[in-house]
Amino acid sequence: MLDITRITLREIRLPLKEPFVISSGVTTERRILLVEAVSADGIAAWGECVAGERPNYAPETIETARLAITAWLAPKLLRHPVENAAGVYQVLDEGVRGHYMAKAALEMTAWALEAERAGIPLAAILGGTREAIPIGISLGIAPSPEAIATKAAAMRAAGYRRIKLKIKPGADIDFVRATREALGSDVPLSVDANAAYTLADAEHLAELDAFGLLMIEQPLAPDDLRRHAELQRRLETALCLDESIVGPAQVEDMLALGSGRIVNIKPGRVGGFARALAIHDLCRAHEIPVWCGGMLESGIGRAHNVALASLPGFTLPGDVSPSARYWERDVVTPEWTMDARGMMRVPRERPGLGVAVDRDRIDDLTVRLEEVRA
Ligand code: OSB
Ligand code: MG
Repeated sequence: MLDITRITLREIRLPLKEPFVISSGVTTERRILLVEAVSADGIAAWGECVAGERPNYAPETIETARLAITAWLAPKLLRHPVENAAGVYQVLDEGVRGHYMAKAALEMTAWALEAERAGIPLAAILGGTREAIPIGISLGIAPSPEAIATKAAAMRAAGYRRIKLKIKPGADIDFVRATREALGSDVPLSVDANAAYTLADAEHLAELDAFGLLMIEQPLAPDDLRRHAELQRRLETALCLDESIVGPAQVEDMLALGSGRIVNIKPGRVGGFARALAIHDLCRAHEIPVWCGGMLESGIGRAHNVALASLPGFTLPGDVSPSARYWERDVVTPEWTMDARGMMRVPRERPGLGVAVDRDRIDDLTVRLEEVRA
């Protein structure tokens, strides 16, 4: 029985080492909502909400998530003891539409709590099998093709197994060409448009077919599954869906329509681990490769992503870069690191997240704290 008696929300502010630019906006500092849940037997576990400060990636923001959690979701979870973490999503979903990121924050914390209480690593409880996971990097839009090509080459030299460029109209073909020339033809390279194009850009996007990309991620709007299918028919390069996928149902639609050939799973976007696992299993059954995306998480959300990415269907490198790519100092110890071959070890020597949460550092960074009790 998973009997949660207290849920604490903390907002921390973590300045990024360098601004992160995507087609719909710039992030210089992450406002991160952390969740701490305590069970009746006094065990604590941590989770993180991936919602951003503005609704430029998804409709949710840190403020809508805080409202959803404090007003509806946390009280509901505290009222309904569940058998195990696998049952949490169903409780949260009853009577609350959407708010997947808010639901995921609680649901993933519940899995961490279950792992802590069982004394086993989060990766193990999720069914993870890998000892180490391959790491990619997502590079924000740079001022020029030369600038991004130089950066990409440096990141490849640092060991990253896959380079992803953010693109938008006006910063696409030339940026990809320069990067491909700098990297050579063998390096796995992909692009992510964060929904910046429309079907009217199909011919333009087809120019990307010349660069041997691993995938084009989310070129069109999140709800445009039919249009993604139309675009996929006009491209050689595989489309990958990110924003479009908020649960297993959209993967079924993608398969039925032919909207893409690869899926980016962010557990924090799809309502948590239970749905992430369902998506993983569905994709595996249909031989659709999946990889774990990122949302510029702190070391806590990163721990959750690392655990998920250790599952067997995660065959492509994830956007699960080491702590030092984002922060001067992370909120966990040890920090997340990558070796020279672009691999990150999945920690198994301690239960739960596999890293220690630095409470003192979190206290220092906290700008807002709220508690919901049974
Ligand atoms: O689309 O994958 C995305 C960051 C914020 C919002 C959306 C996305 C991203 C990234 C960053 O690509 C990946 C990372 O966490 O390193
Ligand atoms: Mg993306």
